[in-house]
Amino acid sequence: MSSQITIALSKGRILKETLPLLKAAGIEPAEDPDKSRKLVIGTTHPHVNLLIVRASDVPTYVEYGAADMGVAGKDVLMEHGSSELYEPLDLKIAQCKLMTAGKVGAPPRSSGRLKVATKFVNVAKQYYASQGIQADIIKLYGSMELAPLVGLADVIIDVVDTGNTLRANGLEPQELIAEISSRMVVNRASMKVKHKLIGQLLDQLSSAIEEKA
Ligand code: PRT
Ligand code: MG
Repeated sequence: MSSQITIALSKGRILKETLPLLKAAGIEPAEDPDKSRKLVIGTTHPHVNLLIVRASDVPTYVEYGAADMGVAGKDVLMEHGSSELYEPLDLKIAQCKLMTAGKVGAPPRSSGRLKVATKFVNVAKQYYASQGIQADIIKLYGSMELAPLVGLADVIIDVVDTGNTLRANGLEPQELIAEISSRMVVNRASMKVKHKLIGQLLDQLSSAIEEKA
């Protein structure tokens, strides 16, 4: 079915900010993805369907070709770490920073291994290795801000937008690891086989992004 393409999206902030861009490319969901229980949603575009998946699962769907394209945060892509994905377009949405954070006023660590709590385990390993810092990485699935408060970790690695969540928990941002925005990723085989439709879509999306800027 080289005439059909599927785009994997996640609910929440990425969906909210991606829909206006898709609309500019002539793609509107047949029903509201935030309200619908359906995970496959048709669109006003005769050749495009949407898949609604977990944010962290988007790269997996696209890598295996279960979706031709997908929208994922750079943080998620860094953690997934696949070179199998094309990343042709920065959508410049859902912008934030991937940072380390620790207790306000906590002294810099002078000895021993640094304890780091995060859901970005691979990113954390690479980051501290590149800094030559010995770190024990502790995997958490959420509420990372709690870890330094209860002594589970010295620092956390998480995405920060306003910093309000950190502040509300007595934490402060420390080191910037990466500037984050959402990217359109494309399956390699799809890019070849469906390059006309996908190329057209990428062109329309990049015009919509430029108009917004
Ligand atoms: O569903 P699942 O848990 O797998 O995924 P998810 O929770 O990562 O999804 P979602 O929808 O929360 O985030 C999707 C993407 O949005 C992320 O991968 C980032 O690329 C991007 N993004 C942008 C953010 C934020 N801004 C953000 N602020 N993702 C998360 N947050 C969190 C932040 O960690 C903090 O806990 O929102 C909280 C509030 O942030 P402050 O700094 O404004 O207080
Ligand atoms: Mg979430």
